Amino acid sequence: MLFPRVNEHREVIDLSGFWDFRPDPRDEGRAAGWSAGVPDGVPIAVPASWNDQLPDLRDYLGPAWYSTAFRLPASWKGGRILLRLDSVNYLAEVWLNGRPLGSHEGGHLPFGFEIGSAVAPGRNVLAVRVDGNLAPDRVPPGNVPPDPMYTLMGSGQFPDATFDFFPFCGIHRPVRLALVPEGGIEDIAVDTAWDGGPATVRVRLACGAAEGVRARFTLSGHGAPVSVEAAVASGRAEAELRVPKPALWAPGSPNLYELTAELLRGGAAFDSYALSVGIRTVAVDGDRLLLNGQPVHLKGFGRHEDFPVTGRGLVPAVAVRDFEMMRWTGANSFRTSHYPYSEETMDLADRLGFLVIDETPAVGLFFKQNGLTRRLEVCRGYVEELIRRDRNRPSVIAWSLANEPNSRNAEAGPFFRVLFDLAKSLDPGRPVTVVSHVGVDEEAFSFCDLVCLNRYYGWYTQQGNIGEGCLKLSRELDDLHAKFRKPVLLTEFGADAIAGCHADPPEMFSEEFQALFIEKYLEVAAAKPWVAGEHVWNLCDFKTGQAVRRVAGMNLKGVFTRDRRPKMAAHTLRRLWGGS
Ligand code: BDP
Repeated sequence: MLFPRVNEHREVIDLSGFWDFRPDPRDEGRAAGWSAGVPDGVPIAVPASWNDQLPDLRDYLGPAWYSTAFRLPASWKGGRILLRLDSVNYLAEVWLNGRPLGSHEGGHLPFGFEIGSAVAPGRNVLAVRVDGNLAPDRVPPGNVPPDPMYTLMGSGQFPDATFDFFPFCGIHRPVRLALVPEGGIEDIAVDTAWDGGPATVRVRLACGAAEGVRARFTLSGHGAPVSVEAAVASGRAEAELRVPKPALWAPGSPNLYELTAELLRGGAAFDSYALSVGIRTVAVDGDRLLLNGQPVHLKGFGRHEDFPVTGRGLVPAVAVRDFEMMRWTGANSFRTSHYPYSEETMDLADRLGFLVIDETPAVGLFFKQNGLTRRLEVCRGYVEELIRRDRNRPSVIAWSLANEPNSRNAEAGPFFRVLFDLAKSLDPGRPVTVVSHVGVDEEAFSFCDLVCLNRYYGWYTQQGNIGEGCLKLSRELDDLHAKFRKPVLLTEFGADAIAGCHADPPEMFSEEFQALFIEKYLEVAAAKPWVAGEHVWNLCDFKTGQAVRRVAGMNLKGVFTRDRRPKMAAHTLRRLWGGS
């Protein structure tokens, strides 16, 4: 379902605000009819996680119920009424006026329903049951039986996740109603091509109108508008626009065009939808990563959607601030570790010129049989939903199928081969990767386009000894290059630093140690021309479950604190990366 936008033919109502909320620890809501509206609910903000809004529920992962009431304007007639939920973590079941609309598994990706037949003329009640419990056959998994081979992070953290961030739950992004024309535009896919001369923009549109309709595509910006028309046949139309002198998209010059698709009946437009298009190429050539035909070097961060009180909920002001901080350090890139980020964040990346490795929610995967077939099915769904959502974005230069799968297992290679082939069939143009901590034995590196490595020598091993850590890193990078001959990206490295803790000479957990660690890792990488980029872990401190190595339930590897204040390492990066 397209992102809801308002224009001459489309209307949107945002249901963000205070909803009614009630936890359901005895799982009685279904039988008690809460699908028709939550009785005796407490107010809760949507979008946001529930865990930090209602401190009694900090470690409660569900199930829980949300409901809200709305009335539609009298003018909302004669079209299709859609409901879109941009992210509910983890399992969502949705009802309108007590009638089931459907369900969705997995946070961070949008889903929706056509609700025209369920909507009433007066008051309507929308109810959502959310279950964020961790289970071995969910992705990301949790509550995995304590076999050291099973879990990446080891057992014992609370809540018992296989990943190192707090498993926030709730309705994390906006919920919107949209009125769209009958027979209107349902999907748009844009591919751009450029080889030094004029560029082409190829558009494929899907709509609900079968025949007797024409599609018009207009590309505007950076010169005179270009427009073409095509007939719609069996609900599809295709066209190619030629741009004689394209203004290419790149960091530092994120030139965007506006592409407007219109559907015409008898010459008059009855629907339209506009999106931003950037003309750029991305390719892997041997061990080089090329953007617009030139080698490109990624400087940036792994991140999280994480902020006090709101948890993993969308806070537009924080998104702006995070880009501002990245720009200030001189970064040009980030990875959506460890799940797809909000579409609002991705819009900013397109607009501000950031190169994004776009990651599915598959973190902490393991390959023992309990639930493996199901985990693969869930991951297939994620790949499809993510590519459908983000494929038109110039900022997205690679798909990451997973972060740190526990892939020392014969099942791992075939598992990722399925996902890799799926990604390539949906989007042949973009590089595909798996972000690994396994190193040269990572099966997926043999077929992936980019070798992405997470490393913490000098921190979790060679503890406190940055020199030894860097030697190990250097040797391993060489081995990876010798074996795979592909671009290598250092997608994670860093050290925890308690803001305000200082030590000279540097010691673990001091700001000096973190700054030195990062500087030395960057030196190692800089000496190897086939290292195509470095992402520091992490942009900001972020909340985790409780574990002995997570001081105050936090991962402190941020170069900014959780409330977005710079540590010494942020200044170091700014000096090294030439931030402004
Ligand atoms: C890596 C994980 C990341 C963790 C990080 C760390 O990919 O999610 O937060 O280590 O331990 O293994 O800080």
